[in-house]
Amino acid sequence: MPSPEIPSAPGIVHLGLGNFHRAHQAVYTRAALDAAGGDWGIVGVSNRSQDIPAALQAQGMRYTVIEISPRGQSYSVPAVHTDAFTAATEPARVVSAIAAPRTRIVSLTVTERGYWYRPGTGELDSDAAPIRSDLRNPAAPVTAIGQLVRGLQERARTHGAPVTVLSCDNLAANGHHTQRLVEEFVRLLPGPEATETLAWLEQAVTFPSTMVDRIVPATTDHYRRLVAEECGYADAVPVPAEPFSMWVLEDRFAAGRPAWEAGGAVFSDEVPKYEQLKVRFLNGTHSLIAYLGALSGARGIADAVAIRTVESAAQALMREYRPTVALPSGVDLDAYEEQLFARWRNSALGHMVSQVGSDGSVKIRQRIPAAALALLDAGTMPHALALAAAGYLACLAPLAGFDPGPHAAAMKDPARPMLERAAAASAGGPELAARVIGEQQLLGVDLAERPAFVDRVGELVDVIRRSGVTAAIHEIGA
Ligand code: CS2
Repeated sequence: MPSPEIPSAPGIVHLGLGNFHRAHQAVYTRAALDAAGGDWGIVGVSNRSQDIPAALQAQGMRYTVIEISPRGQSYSVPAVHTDAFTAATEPARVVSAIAAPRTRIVSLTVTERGYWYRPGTGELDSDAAPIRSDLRNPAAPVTAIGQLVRGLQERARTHGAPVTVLSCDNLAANGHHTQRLVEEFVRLLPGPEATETLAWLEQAVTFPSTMVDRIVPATTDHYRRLVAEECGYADAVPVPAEPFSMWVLEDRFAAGRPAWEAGGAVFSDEVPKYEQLKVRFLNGTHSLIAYLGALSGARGIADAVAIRTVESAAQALMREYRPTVALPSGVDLDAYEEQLFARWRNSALGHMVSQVGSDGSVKIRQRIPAAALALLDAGTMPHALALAAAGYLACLAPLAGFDPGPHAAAMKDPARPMLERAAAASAGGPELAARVIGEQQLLGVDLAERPAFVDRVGELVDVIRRSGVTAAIHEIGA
């Protein structure tokens, strides 16, 4: 595989060696190394999968990023990883990698699910079995938060050099959120250990927030064949990605950073505004498109937005979001929306509604409640947000006699068992919404106490069930 030189030494440990990291941070890191050098190789840690580390090892730590646009493909090989392994099989190695003196950044793309927060309150789910296990077994942590805390404690014990923890997941205020979860975990440790660790974190670790953006579908054999045919070599783990890529970061690094601006990253003190804009307009609307698309029989995101009614529901949702965001300076919202639709229409990408619709229980928590509450407080019923939640329930918690179709069935979600129980116990939409959004607080504690919203979601579930998704889109006036 043709490629630049692998960096001679690592400076970053990355948790979550999936496609997103390999088409995003890795690409910016290559640009930074080309422009400014530095010991910023990445040790890639996959949480459970052994396939990607094994393939990278077999390929000399190289893989291909395939940039896909309707006009054709282009190929590049970042070659920035110095090592890769699996946390589940080598838990102690994660701890020592985070603690290693040469590690100056620990970054994360572990998905919303990987933070083990309670959807209701956003707090660490200290009842979850993996978190309980990490509190008991310091040597073999299995969650990202456990790995971070144990690695940072080891660091504090052995040399204490400062380090940056960099969340690159789609969570509102992701740096702040990660810091809070780390601190909550530490507070559950025995008294003196907790006090000592918190004091060290305070003076040696920073948690900048970041807004990350690139649509990166799952790898399929189609992409493996494409690399073989067009590049003439075998790659078991290529990553397809759209041409668009954006990264906005707070410049609060405790021990230096690569020159990521060389790859187009923006260092800004407006990250919360960028995150809010992206998590709502892109991710929130993406979820709506995925659920309404699946219910309309669409397999891909591009197929879904090609359905006129789904497109107008997406536009209605964006209209609803508009008054809830503070724009970063220089951002033109009309142009931003237009660009989003163009990105979603990139049919060559093959981005599936089942991928975007998966893990909705932890994703929509980031995408719906804050905006819905702002609108309710202003005296407006957010019908399109209610429809997004109703689409989610119709796909994941289908009531007796309703078949949401194969693309909804393919959506994975850790809350599926709870949702299926709730559906089996409910006679209709309002009862289902009261159980899931009310009692289970799937959209947070605050929205759980807004019966008018919960009822609206329930009514829309019934419209979808009785008259179909198009009728529900018309019902909200989209
Ligand atoms: C998507 C995101 O799967 C999803 O939930 O909304 O992965 C989205 O493609 C990325 O955040 C784009 O930056």
